[in-house]
Amino acid sequence: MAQSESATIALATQALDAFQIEIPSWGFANTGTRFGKFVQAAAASTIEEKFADAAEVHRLTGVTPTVALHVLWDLPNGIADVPKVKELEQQYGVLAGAINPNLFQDQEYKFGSLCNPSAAIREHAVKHVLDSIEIAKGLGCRDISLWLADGSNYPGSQSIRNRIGWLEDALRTAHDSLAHNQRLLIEYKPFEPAFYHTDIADWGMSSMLARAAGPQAQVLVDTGHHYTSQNIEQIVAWLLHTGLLGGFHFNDRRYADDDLTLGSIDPYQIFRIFHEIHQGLSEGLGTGIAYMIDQSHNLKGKMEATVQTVVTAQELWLKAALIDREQLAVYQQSCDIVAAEELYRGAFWTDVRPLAAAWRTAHGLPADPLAALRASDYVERAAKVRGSRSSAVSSYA
Ligand code: PSV
Ligand code: MN
Repeated sequence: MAQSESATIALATQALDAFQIEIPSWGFANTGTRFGKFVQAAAASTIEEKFADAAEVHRLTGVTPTVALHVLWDLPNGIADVPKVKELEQQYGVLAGAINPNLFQDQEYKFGSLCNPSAAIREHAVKHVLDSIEIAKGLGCRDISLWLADGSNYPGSQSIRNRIGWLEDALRTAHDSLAHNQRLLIEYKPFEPAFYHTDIADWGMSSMLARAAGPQAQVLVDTGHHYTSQNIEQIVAWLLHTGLLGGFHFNDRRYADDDLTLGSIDPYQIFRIFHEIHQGLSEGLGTGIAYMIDQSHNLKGKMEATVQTVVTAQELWLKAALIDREQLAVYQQSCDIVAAEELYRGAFWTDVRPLAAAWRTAHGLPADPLAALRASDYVERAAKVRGSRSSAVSSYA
């Protein structure tokens, strides 16, 4: 970081002003693993409680104006629930964000949804996607983010190529019903729940499907959906290069899709991803990227974990913004490996917390949102009101 102090402050202000991140409604609900669920008294079990929590996170951080919704969990009556969500938006001052169709919980999806060998089941799944697009239109939401659990567990038990064709047809149909300002984000995941083949297993498959669906379809990168040691920033660079980077689901992982807090295991990886994005943005690429969190806070308090995640995302975004990219380009061109690496990781090791705190203070926000949450009685009050209900209800599989 060779810039003068005032240049650094200006850069930090610009970087933080430009960064907002979406929180998932399901991050406030009781969740667990397939071995069990540990219930938290303050967890949200209704959409109203999720909006209340999201609004509190936005009040503390100032950078989470939208909340991603999962159709089956948050709008169980489909389009009929849109007016209620609009009221909640008014009441709490946060807006609905990406709309997530749910194509993995119905019993009929045992052998797949959009890739099911049964034409009737595929049709039903397509209808749910179309309904979700209508919900998004009703709420003025730009993005429909699609994740399928489709796949198979045993070699030879399904025709992989038939399923590709069915998927292309379904995605084209969905794309055709988008409004001109909407996007279909296609998420990939290598395995789980399918353990032999997954119909959309990686970014290449998502890219090809997006291309086949139409120009408003793009790829959604969930950082937890990669094999260990995969170079995610290279994937991000490719998606920026091809104009296919639609958005992110951020979380961290150690083994599989662990849904751990962003940056808790490998903060350098998120920094490296953010560097590719800053570089892309400086060249006019990636301007519409949706930054979203997709985490499951099984042991941490939901509110604390969400605020901690948002603050960490801001810090890593800021660190990557501080890389002197002009100087880096010089070192890259002359193949001065050590100088390039030192410049790059020097930004990573910069303590940006004072810069982030100053930015918050300048925006009338608490300098330390996590400390402010802890100093408030928000979680205790929620636990008192919700305690008896939250143990009984869950909105997460
Ligand atoms: C699947 O693992 C996933 O990442 C998808 O985005 C789902 O919508 C989300 O998690 C919640 O289960
Ligand atoms: Mn995800």
